[in-house]
Parts: sequence; C-alpha cells; structure tokens
Amino acid sequence: MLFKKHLLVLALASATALAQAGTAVTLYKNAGCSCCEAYIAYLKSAGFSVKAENAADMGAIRQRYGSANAASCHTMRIAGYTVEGHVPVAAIKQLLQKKPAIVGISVPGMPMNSPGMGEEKPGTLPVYTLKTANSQPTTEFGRF
Ligand SMILES: [Cu+2]
Repeated sequence: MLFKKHLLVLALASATALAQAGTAVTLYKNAGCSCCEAYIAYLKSAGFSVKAENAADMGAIRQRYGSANAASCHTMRIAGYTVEGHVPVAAIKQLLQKKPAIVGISVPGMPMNSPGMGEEKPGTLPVYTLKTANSQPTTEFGRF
C-alpha cells in the first residue's frame, strides 16, 4: 500500500514536471545571492527549466524589463513577462494561464514568508501587478 502510494506520488510529480518542461525561465541575479539560489531550487522542484545568469548591474536589468520600481533581488523573464523577486509558483501559473496585458508581477523586497526566504504562510503574500514598464507596485495581482 505504501509502495503504491509512493508510485502515485512519483507519477504525479513527473506529470507536473512534464507539464512545465516547456516553461523556460531566464533568471538574472547577482553572483553570490544565496536566496536567489534557494528560489532557483524552488522553481526547479516545481518543474521549471531555469537558465540563471549573473548580472553585474541588476538595476539596468530591472530598468530594461520594467520592474525598476518594484525591485527585489532577482528578475525573471518567462513567456514575455517579467517576474520580479520571490514570487510563488501559483502566481506564475495564474499569470501564464490568464495572460493579462501587463508587464509582469512582482514581490518587491524580500519578505520572509515568500518561497526561498522563509516559512510560507499560504494566502498572505501580496503579489503586485506591473501594469506598465517600471510602474509603481500599487495594484495587487493577488495573495498567495
Ligand atoms: Cu532574495
């Protein structure tokens, strides 16, 4: 019975991984950013294929991708969207499913209850909409 349960878990895990195998992510970060590494591991465990690049000037990266006023420690590009900071996978999935006409989403700063930072308290982390390039994070995309 326990063995069967494990098989089921394995099957579900690989199905999730397969479903997102095509979801390629490019993540820009400073060299030596350990919470960035923790977030990359989190994305990989959720099945994303992550290409991490060290950037000398993260300010320029944020300016280019529209998250300059909602800054965190790393900036991702995924399916034409910008995802800034320690954003939960649930929010990224919602973004990719709904495909809203926005620049992207952000968790500004590095709040403790976000993936790769600390213990998550589901449903409490505000994720903000980047309405236009480098707009202020004033509208919540949702709480995750
Ligand atoms: Cu961080």
